Amino acid sequence: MNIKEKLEKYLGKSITESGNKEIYFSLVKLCNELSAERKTPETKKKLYYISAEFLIGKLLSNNLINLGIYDRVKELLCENKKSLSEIEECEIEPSLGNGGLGRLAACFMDSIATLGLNGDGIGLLYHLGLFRQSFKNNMQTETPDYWMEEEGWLIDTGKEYEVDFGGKKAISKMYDILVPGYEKNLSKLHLFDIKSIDENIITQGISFDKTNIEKNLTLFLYPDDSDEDGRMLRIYQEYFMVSSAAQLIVEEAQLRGCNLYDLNEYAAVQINDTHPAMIIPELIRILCEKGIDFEKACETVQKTCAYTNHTVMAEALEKWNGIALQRTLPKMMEIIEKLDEKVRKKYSNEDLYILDDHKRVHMANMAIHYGYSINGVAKLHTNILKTSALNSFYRAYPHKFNNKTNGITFRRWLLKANPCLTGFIAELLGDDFKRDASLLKGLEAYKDDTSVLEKFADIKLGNKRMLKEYLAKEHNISVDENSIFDIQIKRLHEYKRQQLNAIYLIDKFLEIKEGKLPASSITAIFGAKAAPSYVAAKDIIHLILTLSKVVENDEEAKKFLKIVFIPNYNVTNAEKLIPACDISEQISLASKEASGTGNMKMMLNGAVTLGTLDGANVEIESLVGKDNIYIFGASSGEIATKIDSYNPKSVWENNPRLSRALDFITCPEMINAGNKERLERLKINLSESDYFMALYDFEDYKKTKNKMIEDYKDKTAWARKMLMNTANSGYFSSDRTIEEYNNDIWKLGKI
Ligand code: 26Q
Repeated sequence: MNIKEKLEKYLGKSITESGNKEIYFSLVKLCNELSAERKTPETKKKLYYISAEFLIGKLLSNNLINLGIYDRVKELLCENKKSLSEIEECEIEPSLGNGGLGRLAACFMDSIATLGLNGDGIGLLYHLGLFRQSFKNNMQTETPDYWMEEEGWLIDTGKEYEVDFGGKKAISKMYDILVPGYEKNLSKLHLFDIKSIDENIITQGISFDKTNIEKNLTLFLYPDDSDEDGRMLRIYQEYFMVSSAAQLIVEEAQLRGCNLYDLNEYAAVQINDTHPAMIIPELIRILCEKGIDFEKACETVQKTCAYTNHTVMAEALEKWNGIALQRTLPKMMEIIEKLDEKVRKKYSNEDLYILDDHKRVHMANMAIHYGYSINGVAKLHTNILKTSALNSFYRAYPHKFNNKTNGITFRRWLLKANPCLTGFIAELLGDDFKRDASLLKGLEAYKDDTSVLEKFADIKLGNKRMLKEYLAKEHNISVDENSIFDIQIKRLHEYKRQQLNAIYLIDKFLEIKEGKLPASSITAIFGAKAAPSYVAAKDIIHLILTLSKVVENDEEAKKFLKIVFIPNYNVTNAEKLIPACDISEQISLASKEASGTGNMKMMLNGAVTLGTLDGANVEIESLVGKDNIYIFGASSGEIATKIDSYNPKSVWENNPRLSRALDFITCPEMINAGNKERLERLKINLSESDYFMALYDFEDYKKTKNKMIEDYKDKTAWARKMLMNTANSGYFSSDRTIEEYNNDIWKLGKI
């Protein structure tokens, strides 16, 4: 049967007679059928990538590309007067992650499948993903995000496990999402759901009865900063995930002939941040239950588990209340206490203990002692872990520490998101770069070829026009494609410093009003969700939305400056924003952003980075060279020495322009357009605390960004920078990252 016949069989009628949604469901079936025909080579050892988040995004186009039928399906639909992009609109994005960490897990699944590694992902099946964001009165509102549909990508495997919460038993059901690799191979994403789930307990908006664990366990994904109330539920979620995972891993290993003493020869478990770290005590528990003695179980599990760290910020490292853990998961606590005792016998340094004086369990500490590898996610980040954040651990276990600089899948972030650029690169270099991203380097040979540079600029302009149309159609926002598109898209966090960008825009607005016009007109675009309980983050959103209204109401200034905050930033709109980006804003306080991955996506699509020497920006700089990136601000070393004694007042007192911009936050015009309380609170936060030193870096940021906007006028020189960024981005393919994980950590080996 050919594709047309298959689709019409599923549809029960012709394509022309069918609606877009029906065609979408039939394409899902087609993808799943073709994926299921694939096999991945078996090896003795199997990888399990375990993560509380997999931010997979829409799957249709990506799967059609990986299955090699995208063009054929597109043509077939066209012949039948249907449009693939309209059909794609029917798919609801599963937002099963908060941001970078979740999206990284999704990119890794694509690479694990593509490289034909014997590995699966394990996570939770949240019935509602991260909240949907909209704006009212210049403020964020949160509504539920229902994404599951009767006939979607999920496959009910029929597999069930029992999870024991201190005597209370729950049943977990395993669902699969098939992950076809590019051109060949297949991996699976196993998502666990509690059988007794009840969506009806959601009362209003995103609130629900948080005490009814049986009914709510897999209802929601937690935002990355959550209230006390939700903390217990988060522990339940984590244990439910790791207990189901551990049972699956042990079962599969035994089926392949493992006697459990040698589990580490049959399984490698990569723990994505500390969220799944309880898999360590859970595996130990299961091995003991199967008759292995405690010491031996610890030794085996220690050789099986590896941990990835994604943050150096102490407040973001998980610490669970041991008393609460004792009450809810007594068996886990009993094992954790024994693990801590072993540590105390061996080390006198209290930094290394798992349990602290307040009986809090430090999950990262447990993962480092009882895992065989700990890795950071960019060179600078790993160095900071070694030399400061986890220095005591580095001294105890230098051999465990290693770096794995993050990566992104080029299938989604180039082939899918930017078909025009992909097509042009294929004309210049042939198709091999689609399999081997390092071949993009071949573009450098064209860096002085004006016709190639013109084409690069044309493609960018085309992508900007597409974004313009989308903004007009979906959000009734008009932008000028000839202005410079300056984009900051990422979760809202004070350390990421959207507030620094906002202060710059205030200053620019005031300059324009004084008659000092920018070298090019500017469209500043933001996309960011704030955790519902994160007040300062919500105040920053409010500032930017209010400012955008004030600028819009100014007939003179609006010709040169436009501020856009797109609601509900997610994978789907990232795919539209990234190919249209000129300036990629990566302006975190140096040392705070572990890696960043949006920076890599924008670089790949020919945007020029405006950034601090933080996270993977450091590696971007050494790849593209100083002419093709704009670096500003204090270094991580300087920040380390200054942050404790930092006083923002001393900065704005000596900078009249900065102090004028800060005053503007609470000027009558702003208060009139916005909310007095929020604006005043934010102004105090910035001028008196400024925890992430935005004011400290302001002057250099302003100077560097202005230079960039000036340089943008030279179209040829700018197009060369674009080309150099794309040409040197091959290193950031997640295929390279996953190969390194396999060579250095998992060592899956041959059959
Ligand atoms: C923790 C406890 C309770 C509830 C939620 C959480 C939670 C959830 C998500 C804590 C953190 C996260 C997400 C973190 C994250 O996305 N980190 C980012 O990881 C990327 C991939 O390595 C890096 O590129 C980013 O620099 C890093 O910020």
